[in-house]
Amino acid sequence: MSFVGAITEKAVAGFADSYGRAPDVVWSAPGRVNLIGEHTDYNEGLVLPFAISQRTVAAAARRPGDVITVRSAAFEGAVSARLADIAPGALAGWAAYPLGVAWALSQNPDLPAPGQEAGVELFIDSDVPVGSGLSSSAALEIAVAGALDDLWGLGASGNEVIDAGHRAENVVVGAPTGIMDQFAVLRGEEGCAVFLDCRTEVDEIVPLGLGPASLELILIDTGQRHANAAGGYADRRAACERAARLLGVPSLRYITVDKLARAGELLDEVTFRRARHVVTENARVEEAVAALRAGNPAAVGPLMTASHASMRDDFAITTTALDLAAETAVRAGALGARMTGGGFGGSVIALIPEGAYPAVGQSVRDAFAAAALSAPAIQPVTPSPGARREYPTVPLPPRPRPSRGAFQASSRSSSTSSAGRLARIMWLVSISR
Ligand code: GAF
Repeated sequence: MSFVGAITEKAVAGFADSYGRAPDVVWSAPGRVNLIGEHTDYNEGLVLPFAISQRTVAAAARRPGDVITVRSAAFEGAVSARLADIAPGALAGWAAYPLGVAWALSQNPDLPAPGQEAGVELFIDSDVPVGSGLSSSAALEIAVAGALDDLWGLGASGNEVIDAGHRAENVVVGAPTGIMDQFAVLRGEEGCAVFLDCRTEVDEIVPLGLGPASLELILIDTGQRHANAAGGYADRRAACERAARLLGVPSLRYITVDKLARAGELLDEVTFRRARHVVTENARVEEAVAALRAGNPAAVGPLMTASHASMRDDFAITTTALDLAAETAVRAGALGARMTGGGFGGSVIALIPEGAYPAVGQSVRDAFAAAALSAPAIQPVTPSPGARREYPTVPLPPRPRPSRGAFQASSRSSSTSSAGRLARIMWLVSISR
């Protein structure tokens, strides 16, 4: 076997060292950067992320029985669990992500049940940094979901793979995140962003057109780690849900900028600020997409800078280092810069003129040194392809779907038969308990 990419080669070698044979399937999935649209996804809002070149690789093979074993190049030892024993709250640590994906796929009534012969051995390797706000978790989930889908012959649609990653993270890991990252990681395309409406879950691939406009993107990793399972993320989500409840709408997506003045009369100061970030951020995403469609990526710069200010002043999820990185990049010539990801640490994305990378990078490094902050990691970043099967090139044939499902493979939410709908509702009820 030979593979494109050093990290894929490493994962296959790691699998062979761990299990003494070659994998049956190899899947990879990238990290992501969110260009604009932060903390809008769980408010049924708009987001505009893109996949990056760093990837997580899952090499996997069937084994007899129903035990799933996961190993990773980043952690010592193996974690094993019978599929039937995986449940919300039963797992902790990194293995909760891949095993959570196995659980989520096996619980979906629209897919064939993995059965008694669900045993799998998995090996993970990755060059997506953890805690940098680049969604290493979604990369891991989607790479594993692709591998399990093949090995179990599920024939899952893209949206069912996305769903499995999202449920693993929310229900098994316990991080109350939205759906943006899994979409970005699966659907990303070279040179493009994924414009996703999180209310309809319909996405559109939008070319960024950076080359013709002589622009590029750089990523500034502050080195301050962030975690979506930590309290700050859940606190912001709760504030948004409180705001929607008090305003009498299903989600903040139903509030538009012209309704903000009235919202201000009904909400306390802090809750209003949280809501204002989400409402204005949705508007900024719309403007950014319009600019990209018009072939004017430079116009996205000021929207990025405004987004950062909103995250700093209204949503209160930036840090001194993130603010310094974004402000310095703009002062040094960036067209715009903003924190990307869940916040409270992680990275800044900056849109710069082609060739300005050395000067902007040096200014940010100097500013960090002057503020006695540890040196940031700065690198160019390119919108890259989403998840893919690395091996074999021809997919294994899927098994038939359960007849009760009659599920439309292309949609996360549409089930055409009433039996399929009922099974899905019962499943949703059972996981929400
Ligand atoms: C994290 C979450 F996983 C996403 O769902 C999203 O909410 C993001 O933070 C903030 O926009 O990446």
